[in-house]
Amino acid sequence: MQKTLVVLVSSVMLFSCSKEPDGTTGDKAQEFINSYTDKYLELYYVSAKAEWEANTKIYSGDTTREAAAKRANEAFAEFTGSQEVIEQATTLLENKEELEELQVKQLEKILYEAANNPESAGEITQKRIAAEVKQNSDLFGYKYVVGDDTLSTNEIDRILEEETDVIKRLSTWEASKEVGVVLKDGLAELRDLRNQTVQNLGYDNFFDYQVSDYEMEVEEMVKLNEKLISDVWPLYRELHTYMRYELAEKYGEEVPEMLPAHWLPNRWGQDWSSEVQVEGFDLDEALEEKGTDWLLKQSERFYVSLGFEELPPSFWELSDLLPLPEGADYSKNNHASAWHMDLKNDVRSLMSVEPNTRWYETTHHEYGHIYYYIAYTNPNVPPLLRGGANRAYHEAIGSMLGLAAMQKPFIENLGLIEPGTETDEMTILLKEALNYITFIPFSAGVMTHFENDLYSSGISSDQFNEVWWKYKTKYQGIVPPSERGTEYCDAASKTHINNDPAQYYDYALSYALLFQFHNHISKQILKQDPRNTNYYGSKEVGDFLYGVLSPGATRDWRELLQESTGEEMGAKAMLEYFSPMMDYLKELNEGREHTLPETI
Ligand code: X8Z
Ligand code: ZN
Repeated sequence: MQKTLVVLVSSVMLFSCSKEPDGTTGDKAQEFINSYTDKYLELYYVSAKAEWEANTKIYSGDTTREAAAKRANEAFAEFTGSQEVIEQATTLLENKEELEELQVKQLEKILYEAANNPESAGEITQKRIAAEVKQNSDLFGYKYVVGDDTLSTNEIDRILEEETDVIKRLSTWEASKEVGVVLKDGLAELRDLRNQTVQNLGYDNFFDYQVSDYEMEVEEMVKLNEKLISDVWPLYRELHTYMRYELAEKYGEEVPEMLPAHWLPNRWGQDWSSEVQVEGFDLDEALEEKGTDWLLKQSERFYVSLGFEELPPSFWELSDLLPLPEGADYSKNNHASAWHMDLKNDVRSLMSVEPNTRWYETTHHEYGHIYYYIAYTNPNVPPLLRGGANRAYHEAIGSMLGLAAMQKPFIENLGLIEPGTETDEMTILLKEALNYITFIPFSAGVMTHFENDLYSSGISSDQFNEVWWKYKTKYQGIVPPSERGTEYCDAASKTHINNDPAQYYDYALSYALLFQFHNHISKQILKQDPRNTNYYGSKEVGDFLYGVLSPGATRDWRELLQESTGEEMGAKAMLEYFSPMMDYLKELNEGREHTLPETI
């Protein structure tokens, strides 16, 4: 009896509610989401186009493009952070149980966006936008001078990879850090403004805000990163010893306790792989012969071979893929990126591609972002959820294809090395370890701790360099060539510190993830040895990837990982991949003294 009554009452309520002009909570929510989305897409595109201009053409002394980017970002911020938007989304979320899961996710996304620009912090947001735009053009408009020469970052990177004269290396490395002096005060200001904006909606600080995108607490994220470091540490320690001795011999110097930063083939010591050459497997030489156009098209061919569409003609028309032309009177953002301009079909990449291994890997990485954009631009994914399952997934896909595109069977199949060429498997694996293992202490250790300290502990700008080198020494065993004074801000020479703030752990996690996906693909789909695969032409691999990419952010990232690989996120697959390395390195390092502690 009672039961019937309850049903009756609720059906009456349902009926009477549905007669109201505004509809049910679900309908109201949908109406709000739809109108928000329309405006969001419009402003997003305007802002992306203005940012594109401000990043592809930086004229010194002409701030027109900066001003336009600032205006567009302000309009976007004003809308996404408006009090009305915040109130409506908050009210609708109070009745979560009456909403569909995707509606909840979209409303949460709306609030997440708002927290970065709340109306209540209007003036601060405006200042932050202005400071961000300025920092970006100061960084990418910067002229790197060594002696009488102005060098591009491509040229600096080449010198650090190839030069054996330590004096020249030193002047080049030092020149690459001068930009930090220019950016130091701007970084301190940005840190404060970024913190103040998100604190208005209840986040502890900007680092906390960025981490919350994973639905994690800062402590949990730091722990996860620490675990990655401790998992790879025994291998890293061997690689560190190996490099100290090998580089000392190469430069004719004494073996140092810690690695001097200017000895390493990368501005931040994050990738040491170019230090090892594999006989019979010279990718740089083969790529130079093929040229840039081939490289750009070949990376696309790989994705197409898996069943993905060709990149749209607009990609080729509107992207900016090549280094600045000789004598250009402007500069451009020299760090590779991929852009989903309108959250629909306008996808572009900004690169400065040269025909070498570094850019070959990077091109695969950027196309991974582009194919992710294309895959989740489908009717099942509302525009507001067109993002990665989490940010690390976004970084993992293209890096995984970069790894696959450098394995011997793949390269042989492409004709980049003579079929049947004998190569030493251990040397190949060592070269890969100097890339992937070496990266973890930098990304999960130095970058993550520095940025956490930057945003959460209020270090002063005069402490930036001290803190940076404290972590460089602790996690990477890398020291500056000489004492660096408080005027420097070497951290700010890293793009991400300025304009992808508080999210570098994305890359650390992405390396763990990419080996998990790669392990699954190799063993379960291709039935090939993970260290010797050839994905080329496998539609099954393409279908698997499409299954991971196409839901975008509509799925919980942990569930998606469980479903696709049967695992939780972690370094197990990466460690398995490099497992033969430990004995090999121990042999190479016999009689050599370690200087890093056994555990971290
Ligand atoms: O920044 C990138 C990409 C663009 S999302 C080129 N990467 C990190 C870096 O260069 O520091 C890729 C791996 C690490
Ligand atoms: Zn990326």
